[in-house]
Amino acid sequence: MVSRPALDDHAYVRSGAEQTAVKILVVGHFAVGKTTFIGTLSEITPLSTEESMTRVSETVDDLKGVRGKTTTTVALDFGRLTLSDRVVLYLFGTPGQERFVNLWEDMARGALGALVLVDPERLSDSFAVMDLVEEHGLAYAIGINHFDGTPSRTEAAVREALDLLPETPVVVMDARDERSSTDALITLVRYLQQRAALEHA
Ligand SMILES: Nc1nc2c(ncn2[C@@H]2O[C@H](COP(=O)(O)OP(=O)(O)O)[C@@H](O)[C@H]2O)c(=O)[nH]1
Ligand SMILES: [Mg+2]
Repeated sequence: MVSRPALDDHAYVRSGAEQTAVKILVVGHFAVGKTTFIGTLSEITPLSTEESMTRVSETVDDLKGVRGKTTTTVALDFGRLTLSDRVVLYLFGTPGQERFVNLWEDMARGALGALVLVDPERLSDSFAVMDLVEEHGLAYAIGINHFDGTPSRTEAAVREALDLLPETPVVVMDARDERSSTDALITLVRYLQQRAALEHA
């Protein structure tokens, strides 16, 4: 996590009239890096419902091929990132597993868009999340979260596997790296702004 001065509880609800608060979902399948990403970026201590994985969730969540994962998110992560003087992002990490489908209704409400994290080595695990994002009409960008030691799949291969539109932004990133994670969010926000500008044109 980035070390920044601790803020009091008001930080979670602070909102200045001169700032626009934007709700962004950070979504993706189990163990793709959502909690890591929000922990890397959040300027407030991220709220997380991460808990030690129980035997029950071991049978529900597929741990095959997951490196060193000993906790699982039972619901949400929440963080805040001030992108500029004018724009503050509220980040909601939302799991993609089937059993969280009901949560999506609430999460998607008021969200400007989503960053979909994908692991290039487990692309088929992202299909369910892609369906949810599209069902809820969320505009999105793809963040290819790069794990060490995995051969990189080309952006073109990811686009094809996930059946992306040509205009959908794809960014290669590392959820543990602040610069790289910020860049992924900036790409998403620029894309959302462009779409909004086109809609209002
Ligand atoms: N090497 C590498 N490991 C990562 C990266 N992002 C996350 N991890 C690790 O992958 C595991 C799952 O990440 P986590 O953020 O808990 O996934 P979540 O289930 O989507 O919230 C953790 O052990 C992380 O430390 C990354 O970009 N590179
Ligand atoms: Mg998590």
